[in-house]
Order: sequence, then C-alpha cells, then structure tokens
Amino acid sequence: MNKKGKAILIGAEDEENLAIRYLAAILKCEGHEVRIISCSRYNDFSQVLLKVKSWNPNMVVVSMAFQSMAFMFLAIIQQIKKIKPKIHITVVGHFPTFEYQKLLENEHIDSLIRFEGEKPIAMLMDGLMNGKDLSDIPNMIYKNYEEKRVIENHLKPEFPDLDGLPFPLRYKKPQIRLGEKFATLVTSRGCFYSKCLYCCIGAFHAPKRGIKYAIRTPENVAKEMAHLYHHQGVKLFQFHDDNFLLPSKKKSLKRVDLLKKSLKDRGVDLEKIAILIKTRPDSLHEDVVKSLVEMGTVGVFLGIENASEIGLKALARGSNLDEIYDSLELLDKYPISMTFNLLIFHPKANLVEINDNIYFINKNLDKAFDFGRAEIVAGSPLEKLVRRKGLLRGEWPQWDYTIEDQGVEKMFRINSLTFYRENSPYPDLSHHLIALSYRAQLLKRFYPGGMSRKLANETLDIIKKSNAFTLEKLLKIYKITADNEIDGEINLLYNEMEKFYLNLNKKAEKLSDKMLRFQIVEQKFQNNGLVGYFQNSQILSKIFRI
Ligand code: B12
Ligand code: SF4
Repeated sequence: MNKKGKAILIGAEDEENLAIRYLAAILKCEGHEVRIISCSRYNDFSQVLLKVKSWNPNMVVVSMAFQSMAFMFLAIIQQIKKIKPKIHITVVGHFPTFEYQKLLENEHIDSLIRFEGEKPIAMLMDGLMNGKDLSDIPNMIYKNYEEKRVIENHLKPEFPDLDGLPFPLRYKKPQIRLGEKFATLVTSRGCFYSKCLYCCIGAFHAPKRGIKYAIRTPENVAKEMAHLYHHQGVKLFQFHDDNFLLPSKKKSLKRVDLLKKSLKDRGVDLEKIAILIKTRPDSLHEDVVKSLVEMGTVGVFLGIENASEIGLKALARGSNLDEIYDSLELLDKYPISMTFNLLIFHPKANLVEINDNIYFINKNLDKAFDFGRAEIVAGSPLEKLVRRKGLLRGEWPQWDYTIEDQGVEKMFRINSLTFYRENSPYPDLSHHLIALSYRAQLLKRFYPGGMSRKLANETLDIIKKSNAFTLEKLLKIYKITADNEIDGEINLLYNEMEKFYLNLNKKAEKLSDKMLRFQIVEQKFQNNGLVGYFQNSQILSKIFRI
C-alpha cells in the first residue's frame, strides 16, 4: 500500500484562502494528514515555525499568489529550512507561475508548480512519500539534488474537472464578516474577457486549449452553499470569481436562475442569505440584476477601473462609458450597494483623462470607492509594456514605473506622498467604507425597519463626507501639479488629510460597532418571533445606543 504523509499548507489568510484550502482538501481526500496555517504578516512566523517543529511534516506547501508578499514568503521559507532542512518545500500561485526561474534560484525552494495545483500537488506528495520518480508530474519544476540539476517537467495546462473537486477545507467554525457568518467561494476559474492591461489572469490561463475559463455547474455550487448554510449557519456568501456573470445575458440569466432553483431545492431560504459578487459593467442587464437580487445579492464590486474613454482603451478594458453609466443607472434602481475602484494612474494616463475621472467621482459621491495606480504584476501585459517602453524602475519583485506624461507622473508622486503615504489612514478608510456600504444594504435585507434604514443613512452620510473631501484634495493635487516649490504644500495637505481621515475612520468604526449591536439584538428578537419589536422601540434604541 502507498505510504501517506503529512503536509502543512501556508498562505495569506485575511479570509479563508481558497487556493490552499482546495489543495488541502485534495491531499486529505488522498489520505494524507494536512494542517493549514495562516501566514499573512511577519508576526505570524512564530505560529508557522512552532507547528513545523512540533508536527514535523513531510512537505510544506506555500501559496505565493501575491507578488507584494514575495519577500515575506521567502523569509518564512528560509526559516523553515533552518529548523528542518530536509522538508520538501514547494511554492505555487500566480506569481511563481510566471517568475519560476527567479524563484528557483532560491536555495531553499525544492520545487515549484505552475498553474492550477490540485493534480500536481497530490502526485508530488505521493511521489515524495513513496520514492517515486517526480518527472511525470505536470507543470512542475524541481531540483534533482543527486544529479545537481533543475528538471522542468512537461506542461499540461488544463482546468481540473471543477465539479469533481472536493470542496475546500474550511475552518470548523465560519468566519464572521459584516456581523454575519460568512464564507467565500469560487464558482469558476479564469475570465471570459482575459485582456485587461494590468491583470495576470489572462496569462495564467492562456496556455489552455479552447475557452479560457471554466465554470462549476450551479448544482455543484448550490451543494457547497447549502452545506455551509445548514451545517455552519453561513448567511453571507462572497463569490470571488473574477467575473461572477458570463459573457452573454442569456447565459448569465440561465446560470443565476439555475443557482436559485438549486439552492431552493436544497432547502436554502433565499430571504435568509446575502451575496456579494464582482462583475464587469457590460455583464449587467435588467433581467440578470432582478434575478441576482432575488437570489440575495446585496453588493456588487463593479469593474469600472477608469471613467474615461481613452483610459478604458489604454487599460484594454473592452467596455465603454455608456456601458458604465447604464450599469450604474440600473443598479441604482435595486437594493444593491455598488462599490468600485478607479485606476486613474497608468503608463499612458494624461491630464484630460484624470479630469474625466474626477468628474465621475463628483457624479458618484454617494458610492464607496478606492483609487490608485495600475501596479505591475508578473505575467500581466502591463509588465511587458513598461519593459518595452523603458519605463520600468525599482527592483524585482516590487517594481515601480514612470508614467509617460510628466504632469500625471508628478501628480501620482504627490498622491503617493499624501493619500498613499506610509501609514496614511486613507487606504484603511476607503476599504472600511466599501465594507460599511455592503453592510448597510445587508442590514436592510435581513432586518428591514426604521433602525436599519437609519444606519444606512448614517453610512451614506460618512461616505458622502469622505468622498467630498477626497474630491477636494484630488483637485488641489491636480492644481499644485503645475507648481514648482511644493514640498511645504504637500506636507500641509497630508496633515489635513491625516486629521480628517483619522477622525472619519473613528466615526466609521463607531458605526460598525453600532451595526453589530443592532445585529446581535435584532437577531435575538427575530429568533423569539418578535420581528419589528426592537426596531420600533425608542427605549430599546436608547439602551443599545442605536
Ligand atoms: C480572493 C482574492 C483576494 C482576497 C484574499 C483572500 C485571502 N486569501 O485572504 C483579498 C480581497 C483580500 C485580496 C487582496 C489582494 N489581492 Co487578490 N485576489 C483574489 C482572487 C479574486 C481570488 C483568489 C482565489 O481564492 N482563487 C481561487 C483559488 C482556488 O484559485 P487560485 O488562487 O488560482 O489557486 C489555484 C492555483 O493558483 C494554484 N495555487 C495557488 N497557490 C498554490 C500553492 C501551491 C503550493 C500549489 C501547488 C498550487 C497553488 O492552485 C490553486 C488551486 O488550483 C484573485 C484572482 C484569481 N482569480 O485568483 C485575486 C489576486 C490573487 N489578487 C491580486 C492582488 C494584486 C491583490 C491585492 C494586492 C490587491 C490590492 N491592490 O490591494 C491585495 C493583496 C492582499 C494581501 N494580502 O496583501 C492579484 C495577484 C497578482 C499577483 N501576482 O500579485 C490577483 C491574481 C488578481 C489579479 N487579477 O491580478 N485578493
Ligand atoms: S481585470 Fe477582470 S475582466 Fe479584466 S482580465 Fe482580469 S479578471 Fe478579466
């Protein structure tokens, strides 16, 4: 009989990391023992090292999806090898898929798997435990220490049979997000569009034959959701698909309708769940949105990315301004919170385009959003473009680049010294407001009544205040871009921002706390059949400070 082994899987886990959790599920199904250890920051090293020392695994699997965390992962790999030099360490994820040559120069990494990892990881574990030849494992590159060479196995990039995969291995108890029991899921792999300048998903799936994305059947997705709903009490589901919707209205509608039906067939009460999705503006149509709302969708992270025609073209978004404005108008009619991100800075951005984006922000002061520069990730067309144009700066893997237009480049640098200065409270606040905007909608869905409406209005108030201030400061930065001596102005601007955003962050935190108190008490009343009682009581509202 084949010998079984022990594997530790590590990865960044703000939420359950589905990459390592899918891989852990496969290994477990094959009869191996697995442990998942979260490693999202240097402070987490001690828990990883403690486990490695005490449990003595045969293999450590490191998911390095995020390029921004590459150094941290290389540091933990080095420390693991220091205490257990014989453990086989393999790394995978988006970043290693493209940067495999450079990563294998690292003496502590034994092997690297490119593209999807389920099949190769199971073969690698079996190979290591039973002394098998590793050269048959597809998409793997490894060091053969006896022959003192690196062996690059054959490439076989294909989607796994998604419905055939075991569901990801989860925590025993669900995480809590926005005050509710929460789980993330992926219902597909890849993106039907696959062309955006700054994104590596197209390149990750490009070598596959045929269509570049694969989807799970709605029945299979409903099975996983129903399990989480019935056994873990999960009520809030976040779909992490790059695009939850499909390229045509007909296909999207059919998929959402089938998912709804399958959920109902499995006893999931759609009134009792809430869903967050990501999609492109061009995927939204009235019937689809209606169906999404019936399924419980309360939040859409809309892929706007740039609100000017030239910007959309430069980023190769394949959508236009009319589609963006139509999708906004459509979503506004429904109880859905829409949030978005704007990549106003990119290599070809010009000041006219920045103006268009500022105009867009001004028109949407009621929506939580984030903005920034298109960053270089390995494999993306952006990486090739900045290299080709000689704009690349900085060092691997934390690349920097110069924006061609000098004015925009200067504006970006001022932006980095203000909104995005180290320890600036702005990035935290913008993420906080995105979460609050979803939460406000979720409260209105789960607990309709005066109090949830009041909390939603308070949320809107903070979002509008923040956006109006952000807009004013963006305009100021736009203006001083033309000036010469600006160091003093930048510092003044930053001090003003720091004060304002810290104060608003405190208000946002207070509001989250208030929402949590409301959810806890309202759930108790609802569980006792007293729907509406709490929300109509002024005394209880005072007692619980809502
Ligand atoms: C969910 C998600 C997040 C979550 C993270 C949740 C968590 N882990 O805590 C949140 C919202 C927090 C997030 C944040 C960010 N994200 Co993100 N995120 C994703 C997203 C949409 C889905 C990931 C996922 O769960 N996929 C499902 C799993 C099953 O698929 P998978 O990850 O591809 O894993 C498979 C293979 O890659 C492989 N694999 C992966 N790891 C390993 C390890 C081993 C050993 C093996 C054998 C195989 C293997 O096998 C897996 C199963 O087949 C991806 C896009 C995508 N489609 O993957 C972007 C993505 C990973 N994110 C990205 C980025 C850039 C970011 C941010 C930097 C964005 C920002 N500007 O702030 C931050 C950084 C976060 C941080 N911690 O520093 C980029 C990464 C690019 C890169 N090379 O760096 C991606 C690819 C998006 C993109 N289109 O460019 N993100
Ligand atoms: S950004 Fe989104 S739409 Fe564009 S290629 Fe990446 S996953 Fe697809």
